[in-house]
Amino acid sequence: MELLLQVRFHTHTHTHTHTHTHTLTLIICNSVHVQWWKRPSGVAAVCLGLLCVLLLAGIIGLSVYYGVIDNHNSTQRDQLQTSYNTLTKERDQLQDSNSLLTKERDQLQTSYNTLTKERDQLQTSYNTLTKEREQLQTSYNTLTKERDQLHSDRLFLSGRLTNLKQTCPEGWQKFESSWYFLSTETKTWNESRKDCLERGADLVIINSDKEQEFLFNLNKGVWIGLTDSVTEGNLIWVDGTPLTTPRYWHKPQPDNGAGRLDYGEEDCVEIRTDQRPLEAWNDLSCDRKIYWVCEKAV
Ligand SMILES: [Ca+2]
Ligand SMILES: [Ca+2]
Ligand SMILES: [Ca+2]
Repeated sequence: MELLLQVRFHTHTHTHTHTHTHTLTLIICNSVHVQWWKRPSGVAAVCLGLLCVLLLAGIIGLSVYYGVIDNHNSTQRDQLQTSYNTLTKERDQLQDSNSLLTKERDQLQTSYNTLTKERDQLQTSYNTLTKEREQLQTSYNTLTKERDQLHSDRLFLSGRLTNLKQTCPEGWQKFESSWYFLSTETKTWNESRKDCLERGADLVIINSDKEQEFLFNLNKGVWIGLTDSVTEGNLIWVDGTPLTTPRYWHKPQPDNGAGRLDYGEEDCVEIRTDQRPLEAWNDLSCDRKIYWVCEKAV
């Protein structure tokens, strides 16, 4: 008797199907027509059958084991595949980002270089302008000095020209280097001096014989700028200088009134016309009203 035994195992996973076919062919020879367990060959057959069953069980166990392992491996592979895909996508994204950043970096580098160049140009321009400003400042200072000098020169020359061109104002006459004003009315010495000051002059100061003769020849009794009203006997010109020489007193002047009450204290000086030209001064009461002469230097 021959027994053919075929065993097929099928293992399925959710993605793939693997088929494992294990064929076990057992050929058991036996004679049906005898009592098999009484023969040695029968015992052997039984043993063989048991071995086959054990073998079959082992095969089944291994198949189940490998199926589970395979299933597990497949799951891990799928997870790995998914992770791989994800990583690939991320890598691509990172590459894109890297490319973009590289471009931006290059653009920034270009911008930086451009700005650096412009900054250098501006620095150069600034230096140039600073130099020009300093030169202009120097020129300005020089021109200012020259302008001031020219202004002074102009004032000086203008004054000189005025002196050269100017004729004597009305009522004034020129003698030597001065102008003289002879009053047409009479005043006290102080009022006379005030009048001269208002004319930009002062009572006359006599410096020479010529000037004394010139005044004498005006032929009027006039006040001159000499007085001892501050300290008796200490005669002082109106510019503050004390009387030294020349002096043109008519003897015995100055007598300060010679003690006569009708003359009073005599502290101001006049030129009399009834004397000699170089001996014509007399001290007189300052309150007397006579003519006067103002003098202004040209
Ligand atoms: Ca004089
Ligand atoms: Ca006197
Ligand atoms: Ca006198």
